[in-house]
Amino acid sequence: MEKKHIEAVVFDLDGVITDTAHYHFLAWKQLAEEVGITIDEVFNERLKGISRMDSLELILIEGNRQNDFTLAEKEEMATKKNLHYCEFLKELTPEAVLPGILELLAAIKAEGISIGLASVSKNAATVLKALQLESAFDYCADAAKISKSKPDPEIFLTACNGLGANPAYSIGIEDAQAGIEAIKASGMFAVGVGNYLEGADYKVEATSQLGWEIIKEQYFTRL
Ligand code: B16
Ligand code: MG
Repeated sequence: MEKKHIEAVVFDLDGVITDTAHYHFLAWKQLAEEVGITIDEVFNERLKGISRMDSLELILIEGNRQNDFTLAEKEEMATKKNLHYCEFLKELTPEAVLPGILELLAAIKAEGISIGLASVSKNAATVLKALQLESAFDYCADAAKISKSKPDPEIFLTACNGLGANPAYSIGIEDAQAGIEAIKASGMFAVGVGNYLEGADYKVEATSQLGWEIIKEQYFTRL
């Protein structure tokens, strides 16, 4: 099937629009240390795009402590991590929008193409507000209403549905392996940002390389 047009571009938030992925890491690192577990940036790649409770499970497994806590204790730990994270979010200003993103959003908007957000973060609205980007998106999928986190396609399909766009004619942009898998499972064209990604249709190392012309060129040359 030849792709003749683009109906929507759906963005991940953490790690694509802004580097809150690093704040998530710092908050988890702090929480993990409180229970004697050490995590590093390489391990953190596995937490990107993964829900809060699923991230905690992976950390506990990493520290071989998966059977040491009750559900109530785990919920308390997840809440604590979120408090650490929200403290970091207070530092967030519009200057934290990653390089190239404002230009990319403007270029897509100029062509009248719908723009969506597919973040599984329950803090997404707070982050967009701090970045002064609330009006940049035509539709934001609500993480609170999503039952399966990435790599399940649910959040990308929800975003396309909210935009009235056909996933087969839409593009997703992600920095996480789980996110790339979610985009592909939804039938969209996957643009990956970062070094550790597999399976993206087109990949760049950093957001500054996310030019709209090259993304379109890649999209239209892939059948
Ligand atoms: P919260 P994304 C994801 O956001 C993050 O990548 C992931 O690390 C985080 O655990 C998840 O949101 C949940 O976030 O604890 O704020 O609800 O990449 O889908 O924009
Ligand atoms: Mg991300």
